[in-house]
Amino acid sequence: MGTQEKGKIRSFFEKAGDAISESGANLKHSSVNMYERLIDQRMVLGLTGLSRSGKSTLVTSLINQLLQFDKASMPGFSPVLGGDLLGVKLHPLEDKDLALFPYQKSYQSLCEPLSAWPDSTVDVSGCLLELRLRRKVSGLNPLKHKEFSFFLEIRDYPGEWLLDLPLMDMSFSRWSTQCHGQCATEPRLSLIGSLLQDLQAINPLDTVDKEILLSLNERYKAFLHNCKSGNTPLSLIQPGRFIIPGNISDKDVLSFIPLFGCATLSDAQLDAADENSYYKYCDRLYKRYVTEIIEPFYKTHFKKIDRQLVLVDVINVLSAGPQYIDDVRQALANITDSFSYGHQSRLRQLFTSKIDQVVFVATKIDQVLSEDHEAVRQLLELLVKQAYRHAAYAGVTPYCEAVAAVRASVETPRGTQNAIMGIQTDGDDVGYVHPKIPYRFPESADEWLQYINSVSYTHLTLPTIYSV
Ligand SMILES: Nc1nc2c(ncn2[C@@H]2O[C@H](COP(=O)(O)OP(=O)(O)OP(=O)(O)O)[C@@H](O)[C@H]2O)c(=O)[nH]1
Ligand SMILES: [Mg+2]
Repeated sequence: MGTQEKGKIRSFFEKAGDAISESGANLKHSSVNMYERLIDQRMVLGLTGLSRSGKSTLVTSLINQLLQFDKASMPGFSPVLGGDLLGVKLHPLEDKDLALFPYQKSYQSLCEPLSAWPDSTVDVSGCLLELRLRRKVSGLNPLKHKEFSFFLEIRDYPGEWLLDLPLMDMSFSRWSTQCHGQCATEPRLSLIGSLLQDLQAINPLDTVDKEILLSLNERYKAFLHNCKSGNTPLSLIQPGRFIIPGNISDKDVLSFIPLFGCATLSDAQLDAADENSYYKYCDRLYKRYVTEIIEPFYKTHFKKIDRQLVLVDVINVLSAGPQYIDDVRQALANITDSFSYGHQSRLRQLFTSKIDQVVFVATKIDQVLSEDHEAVRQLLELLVKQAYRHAAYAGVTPYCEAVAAVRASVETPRGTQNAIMGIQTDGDDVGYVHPKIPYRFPESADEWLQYINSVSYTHLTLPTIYSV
């Protein structure tokens, strides 16, 4: 895990080590009535990433590396280097309704002879990693404890659900208008077909016909599924629960549609609409969707985050083309806007927390040659520029990294060049020489085409664990 280019890409563990030492240092400044929490420190790590960005694999790898910290290669992780990490245990989270992250299952399937990647996540799960640490304390310290536990709380969830967070700050009519804009342009235009005209034909002020609404709702869900499947899946898919509902008791809340006609009506006209109109009916469902589904999800899983990792599959974006890069850029900016950033004293953080560190991570870096890792990292910087500025403005200094959760490849010389080699899920060898990764995204459509055409490789699909 954590392929690095010397001096340029700091490893994930190096920073995690900083966090732990910092946390230990902060113990000294806290008050006695927080005794329990002072002895045992807890940090909530937010793993945020669009669908298929590599969240579940990274969690599996992180747990695996920590559980066998004595054998794993974790250069730069100071508690291991200094011999202060005494043991690691995996616990379920206290919330009994939350499933335990399927670590064993994911790890086993990665290690089997015909190994497989973790299944695409369909519901939320979590775990608590307990790191037993030795702390150096002065003899005069009244809270003297030679050992303490550092708890790392991690949750995993379907990437699609993340895209719902911006809806918390968006009215139904604005969301409908935004959807209309997206569907009327490529690449969605080619996917939506006649549904575009059928949605445009609905007058939001007309009395709702529930049969028509249901049929349009089914077609809209099918369209979202199409956006997700295909060779180049789109990232901005809303509402996320339309394709991965999770455990929702009342599925009625998923039966609205975007009303494209909202764009042509004023707020006053929409406010004056009949209670039985399409607009008022869908608006009510949309508001329920926000308050009953998105807000509880946000409050439970995101509000308490202390440190945020935002995972981005930059290599996939690069191979997808200009329309897709805008889609990802927009999706990432929407998501990061939903988080609050800001430094807080640890004491205040015992009651409430805000994200005080953000790391943007380009995942699956084992798919490119090590000499190109820095280029991928720089592409990530370009991709998350807007989100980066937002965090920096709030006083948080984000940084960008490039990592592989699982190293599924090796580099071998091939003629005068180096090639990436791996094994496919069917057991066949696969190898490729990829074009030089540019330090910026191609500007014109022609330049993209030239780049994409020069990429002649099969994606690696079989992980082989080298570093555990
Ligand atoms: N080569 C390589 N491929 C990876 C790595 N991590 C993930 N992948 C690939 O990316 C796919 C998605 O990874 P996941 O970890 O399931 O991604 P996710 O973000 O949890 O996806 P959702 O649960 O669908 O939101 C995997 O099936 C692998 O094909 C990695 O470290 N190296
Ligand atoms: Mg997943």
